[in-house]
Amino acid sequence: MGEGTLINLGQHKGEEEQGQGNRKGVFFLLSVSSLSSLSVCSQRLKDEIAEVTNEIDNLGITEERKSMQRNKQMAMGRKKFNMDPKKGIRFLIDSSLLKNTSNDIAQFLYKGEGLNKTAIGDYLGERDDFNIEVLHAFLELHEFTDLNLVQALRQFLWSFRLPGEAQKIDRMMEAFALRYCRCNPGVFQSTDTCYVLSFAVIMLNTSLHNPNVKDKPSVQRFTAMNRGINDGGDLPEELLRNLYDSIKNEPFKIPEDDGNDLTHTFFNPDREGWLLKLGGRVKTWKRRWFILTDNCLYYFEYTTDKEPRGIIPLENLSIREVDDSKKPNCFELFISDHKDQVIKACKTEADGRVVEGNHTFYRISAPTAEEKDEWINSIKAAISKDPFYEMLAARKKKVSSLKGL
Ligand code: 4IP
Repeated sequence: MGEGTLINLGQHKGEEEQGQGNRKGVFFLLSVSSLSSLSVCSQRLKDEIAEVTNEIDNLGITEERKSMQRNKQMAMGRKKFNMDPKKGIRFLIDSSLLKNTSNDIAQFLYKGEGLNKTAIGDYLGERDDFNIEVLHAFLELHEFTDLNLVQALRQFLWSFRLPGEAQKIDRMMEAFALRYCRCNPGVFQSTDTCYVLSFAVIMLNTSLHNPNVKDKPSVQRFTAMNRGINDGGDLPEELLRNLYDSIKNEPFKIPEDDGNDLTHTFFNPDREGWLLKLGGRVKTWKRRWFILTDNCLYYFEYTTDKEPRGIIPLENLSIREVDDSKKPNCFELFISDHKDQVIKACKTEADGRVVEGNHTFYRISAPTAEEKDEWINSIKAAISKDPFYEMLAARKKKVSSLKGL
């Protein structure tokens, strides 16, 4: 202690009280080594504080990085979903961004952030048991209580894009009817009534608002058409009138697709191939790549083109074989009974503008007689195929057979 340093730490009260010493002041003599160990201690403390602070800072950065990474993966998952819904969902589950439960997936689809509504419709319409479970969970998220059928349909049809395939539409409308009836008990006798009327309303929307449909149904016709659909009984006329007026005043808003909509449409065409097409006003033959899908005929200059040169909706058109003095294997699309009426179609002008077509008929020449027959058959099938009518007929049959029981 020779080299000791005196440090007056003041009177140590406790010691006096406990009778452990009667000194006036207690001095602690700390050796240099004690002092240096104190300073080592304080340095260690400082280091530790610095380390912890550093760790906290790093934690912030890591968290930030992690959340950036998650956002990136989420965006990637959404993109994948838009291209292939099932793969997208798988990716999100594998990346722990989505739980593999119907409720979680339904929430994700219902929010729909950054999702293509066609892809949502495709996923929800799938036949797998799990997809059907998701579809029902998706409908549970829709609140239809106290909404009339048109209001509920507006909400439902806005949340995804109804797929073109009849079976998918059937499953989705069935799930809709089930949920609507659960939210509004007593409005309809059965889910089938709700299902049939939903279709009647969707078709009414097309009839009233599609410019191609010339014969617009009146409210009387609409109510007459829906006579007896409530398990054999009639629905209140006021209810039908309200639905009619609502649709007449405001058509359904159907979601447009963001982005690669057309590319998606062309994934699964009914038929595609090279054909020659005669011009509208100027009668020149052009070799075009034709794609038949979704009840439309699209034609392109090159097979790899993303945008078609022209689109011919087949609704209300007829098809027939014709002889042409210049080209073999010809057939024509035309409007029966209105031979001078211009067909509703669109085409691209040489300067890139999209305008209405000028054809009163589309004359087309196939490379061989077989191909001509195949095209005619496929187009005929596309024209007559109307999923709404097919399903409605099936459901009406079911309702009337139930009635007979
Ligand atoms: C054009 O002739 C092409 O045949 C167009 O076909 C056709 O448009 C035009 O019809 C016709 O005038 P030229 O190229 O010799 O000028 P495509 O668009 O396939 O190139 P359609 O409507 O058939 O696409 P009109 O109606 O614009 O004259």
